[in-house]
Amino acid sequence: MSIAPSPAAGATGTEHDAANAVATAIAATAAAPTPGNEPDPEELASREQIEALQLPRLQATVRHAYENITAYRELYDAHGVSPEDLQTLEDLAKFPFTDKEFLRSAYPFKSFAVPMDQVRRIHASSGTTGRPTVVGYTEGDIDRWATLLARCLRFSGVRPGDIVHNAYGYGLFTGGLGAHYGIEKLGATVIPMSGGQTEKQIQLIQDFQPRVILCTPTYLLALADAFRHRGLDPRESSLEVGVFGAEPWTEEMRHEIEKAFNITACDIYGLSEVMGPGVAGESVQRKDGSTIWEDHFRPEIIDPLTEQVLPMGQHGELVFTTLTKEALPIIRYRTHDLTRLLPGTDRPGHRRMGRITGRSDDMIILRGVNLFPTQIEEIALSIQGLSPHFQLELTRPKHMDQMTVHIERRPETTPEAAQAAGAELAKQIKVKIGSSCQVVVAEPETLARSSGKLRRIYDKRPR
Ligand code: DLL
Repeated sequence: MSIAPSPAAGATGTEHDAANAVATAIAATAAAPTPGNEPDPEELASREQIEALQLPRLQATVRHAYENITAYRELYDAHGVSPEDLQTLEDLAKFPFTDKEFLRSAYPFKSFAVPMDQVRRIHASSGTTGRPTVVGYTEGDIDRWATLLARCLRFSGVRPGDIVHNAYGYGLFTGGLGAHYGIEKLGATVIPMSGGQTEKQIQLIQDFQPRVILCTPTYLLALADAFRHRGLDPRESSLEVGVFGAEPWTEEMRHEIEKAFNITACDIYGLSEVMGPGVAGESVQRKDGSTIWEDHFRPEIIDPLTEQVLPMGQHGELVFTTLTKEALPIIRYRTHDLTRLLPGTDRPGHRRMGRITGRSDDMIILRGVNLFPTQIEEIALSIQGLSPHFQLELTRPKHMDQMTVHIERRPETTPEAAQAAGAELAKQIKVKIGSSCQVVVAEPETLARSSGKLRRIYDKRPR
């Protein structure tokens, strides 16, 4: 694999040669040629090899950004740092953070480090509040993205020759097209279904008999309902493997999904600004959290308040630096995702991330207690009779914040038993999280279903 950024894109000849020398050395350690369904040499590299690869790639990326993107040059000049200050991986901590606002203020294309005629694709965030965040890819970026996606899929149990039903949304969202190219790269067959049109999804799954499905975890639950509506048992479908992401989900949700469809479920993580899906993927053998592909991304965990870098194992905010991106190099980008770093297992050179507990901007502060929807999911799914379909409504009667958990009972549970389960949920939320709340048990299939990322929080408190 050749290293990017290329010298033409801003890396010095020395950085480029150094990175290529390491990449070649890693390739030389591979025991045999690697066909599409075998791990590639960088995936199997040791921690030492990965770090040796990261430094020149990082230096090239910082130089590339500094020389070709005005916003980075201004930011670094204002902080008194320059690419020469990056002599070790630890030196990265000298550089300031970037965030969504940094990218938004470069709207639409000023964050690109290459001329527009080298940009082959644009994606953008939904931009529900204000301007969308625009991201761009060169041909090389798209190829590396597809390769990493294929790596994730293989790692999660997808094989060349599989038929893959891709229900991530196509369009400006990175999920659909990102996964699409990865499926093709792996040598599997893609059904480019996109999100929504649930009836049609069921029909195509029945007719095309895919072994693999890709979608958000909550959309898979909507598909399970739709199967049952048609009198079909989702456990009897052709699906055997699912790769789910784009929204936080818990181990309890993994069990729910695996049981509902009789499949094996793995996580896939990513964000548009850093690439899209495929920044990290999960081993089907271990199911022990997503492995971050550190030949392409350098993660850090910081304390969101003090901005200090935290050691391995401590919870905080995930920060990413890209190592090979040409069109949109990203340096120390604050994701707002809360998790922790863990040592590599199946791929010892690459660290893993724990499950995302939530986003710092989705944190509910309820009378002084911080909580995330994933905590409610975890508790609710441990109580018999309650379904994974719930919404959190926040109100402020009499100047006091109040949270109401609306949650559907399972169809096979009687309304009386579900009431008791609801009371148990309120009790356990009080004990485990420390918040009093109301629980309203709803009838099956009365709460909104997702066709992609599900909205869990309805905040009706006056501003
Ligand atoms: O959601 C990319 C993606 C598509 C990932 C398909 C996986 C599968 P964005 O729309 O930019 O990109 O949203 C990124 O989604 O910062 C997290 O908050 C959340 N997220 C993504 N994957 C996971 C995951 C795509 N596996 C934001 N677990 C991220 C928890 C996730 N949260």
